[in-house]
Amino acid sequence: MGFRFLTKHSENMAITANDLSQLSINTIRTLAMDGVEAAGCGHPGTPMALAPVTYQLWTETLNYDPQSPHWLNRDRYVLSCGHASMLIYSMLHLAGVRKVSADGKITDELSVSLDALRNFRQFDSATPGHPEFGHTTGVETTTGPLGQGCGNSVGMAIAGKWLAARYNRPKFELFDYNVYTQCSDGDLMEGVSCEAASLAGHLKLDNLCWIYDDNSITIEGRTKLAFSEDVATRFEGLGWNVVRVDDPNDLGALSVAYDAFQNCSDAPTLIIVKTIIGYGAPNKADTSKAHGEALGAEEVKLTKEAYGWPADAQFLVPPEVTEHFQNTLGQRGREARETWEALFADYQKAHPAETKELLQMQRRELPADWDGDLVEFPADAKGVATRNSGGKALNAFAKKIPWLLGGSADLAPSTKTLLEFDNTGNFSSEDYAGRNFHFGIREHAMAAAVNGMALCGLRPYGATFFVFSDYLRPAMRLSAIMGIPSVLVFTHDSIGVGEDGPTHQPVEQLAAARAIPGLVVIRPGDANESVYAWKAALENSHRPTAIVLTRQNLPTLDRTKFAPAAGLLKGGYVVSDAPGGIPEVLLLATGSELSLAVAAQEDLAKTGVMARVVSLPSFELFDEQPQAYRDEVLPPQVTARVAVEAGVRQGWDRYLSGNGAFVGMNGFGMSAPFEQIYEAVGITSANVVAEAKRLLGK
Ligand SMILES: Cc1ncc(C[n+]2csc(CCOP(=O)(O)OP(=O)(O)O)c2C)c(N)n1
Ligand SMILES: [Mg+2]
Repeated sequence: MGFRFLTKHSENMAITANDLSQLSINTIRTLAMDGVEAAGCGHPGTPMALAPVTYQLWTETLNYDPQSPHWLNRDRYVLSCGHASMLIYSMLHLAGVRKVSADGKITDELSVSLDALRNFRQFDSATPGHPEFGHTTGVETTTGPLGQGCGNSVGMAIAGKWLAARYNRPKFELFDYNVYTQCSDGDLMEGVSCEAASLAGHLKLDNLCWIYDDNSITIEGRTKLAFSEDVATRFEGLGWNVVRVDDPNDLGALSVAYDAFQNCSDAPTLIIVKTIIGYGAPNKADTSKAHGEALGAEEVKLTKEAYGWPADAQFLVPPEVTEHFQNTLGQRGREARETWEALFADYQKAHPAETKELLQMQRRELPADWDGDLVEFPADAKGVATRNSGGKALNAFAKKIPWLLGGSADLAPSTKTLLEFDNTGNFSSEDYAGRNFHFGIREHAMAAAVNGMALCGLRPYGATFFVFSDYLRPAMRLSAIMGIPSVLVFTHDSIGVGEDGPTHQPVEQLAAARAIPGLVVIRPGDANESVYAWKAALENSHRPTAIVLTRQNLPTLDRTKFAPAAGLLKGGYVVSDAPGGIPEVLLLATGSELSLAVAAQEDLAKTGVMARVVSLPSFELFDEQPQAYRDEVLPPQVTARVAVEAGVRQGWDRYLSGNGAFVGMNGFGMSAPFEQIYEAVGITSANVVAEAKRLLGK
């Protein structure tokens, strides 16, 4: 019994390998059609066309054990064109990938069950509209915003090279995984993928393979409407190995292409596969119908007939197909993983210290004593810029955390993010063990790559000027959606930038960063707070952090007089209470404006006004504190409140009790020495004093 009707053979004839391939490919195709049809939305055409390309990759090439989806040396598969999500869901189902529970245990359940496929895009299913990391086991990164998966894959390939360089030993080739990314026209039109490809080519990441679905169509129609470049020539120029496959249904040609990738040892590979969207759909192929819409019942029937598929069957998975996946991908992956585990067991004996690091890293833990003796800065009225103190803190932590690593988008001398102790080195094609990264002037690719690195267990950071956070915002947003510990270091955080003027002076960026749910934004108020900012960031093992630092010097508060900087860990704390103990007015400040609030407090005291200074470096950390603590810091009965921050007001009102004042920015800055700009826009301690008195009617 079974699926005789699916083959052209007589009953007695065994199903041949070719038949099995075709059967599997058509299973992927029909699952995609049925999933989209059931949901009433989604993109069936791309999975239909890419079915053989993906089938060949998974069954013949991918080094992945469906029984152990988190195996450290697994090949990474990224579907950058996340709109084709039914493709990855069908693959995860057919491959029998196991679900891993939230606490990291491999369960007996499938990551994507047949029911989950039937519930494509439905509430709480394992098959959301676009693939989501952490939601569906086997989805290595969240994709959907075109280009991001490409950027992430570069970070994953970087991580592979770094892990190999640091942990492989003679006779112990622990890390040699490859990263495969399927991408579409849209992925390659986006700037971020080109930045990332440029970086990958420069770094000669020969463990990276992008498979481009060259179907000459996007949502509005033929690509010739907007895209006429020669992609192959572009990628050759970027230093890639470019391979072409003219017919996606030619499994032999695909196999040759994947071999060409594996045999290339000095460049990433782009495989350009010429395809026709909605392959096999007789009426709707090559039309926009196969794009963002279901095909419609009639067309689905006709297409199934064209595939030699029972026209009325839905979500049909012939048992031969799952068996076939087990016998190919499954068996190869299991053997490779078991061989690797035996190797790792020996490695453990030969290299216990390295093993410990690897295990800690993968559990997203930090080495014991990572926060032992923290850097301390003595009181200093002239002070130090938080970019400088932040850089010192970073270096101190990085000495203790070998997998804390990163770099800047060509601004390290300004962002102060260089690791300067022994044996840090520059990460380059000559030295993949380096910990200082030169991402080039590619903020977006930097943040996307940082996400990919974090997804492989590293603790990466990327740095640039705060105003250019806008250039990398989509990747920052995805780090928050995924709940991964990417750290972004943003310096030159306000009009304090001075002479570079309004183009370089962030105004709305604090509000914009705080608007991203799950992103912890920290703007420390002096040198010692910047140490705790890094500590908080490193403690955020399952969410991203943006550390926002000044270019200009800030006074280092005398912590024998003021409350300890460790208060930063609670997001907000009383730095200096009203002299008499009971405040009439609260002065709230972050970053460089903390010292203005402190000065205002002194001036107010001289006229008998009792003010409390609250440092509020992180709204997110503060909002997480118990109500009792927040009420202790911001007593509800004290409604006279003045907030001071060199940014826009948006976001502050929840701390101002409806009766507060805000001293900050109303427009863009200007080019001048920063002290003059502060005066000109009125962000001064005198204005804080004036506002406090106005609120108190004094
Ligand atoms: C950054 C971004 N912009 C726009 C979209 C909306 N969108 C989804 S698919 C798509 C284009 C589809 O064309 P292509 O990338 O060639 O994929 P294909 O339809 O050929 O699979 C667009 C514009 C998106 N997902 N991400
Ligand atoms: Mg396309």
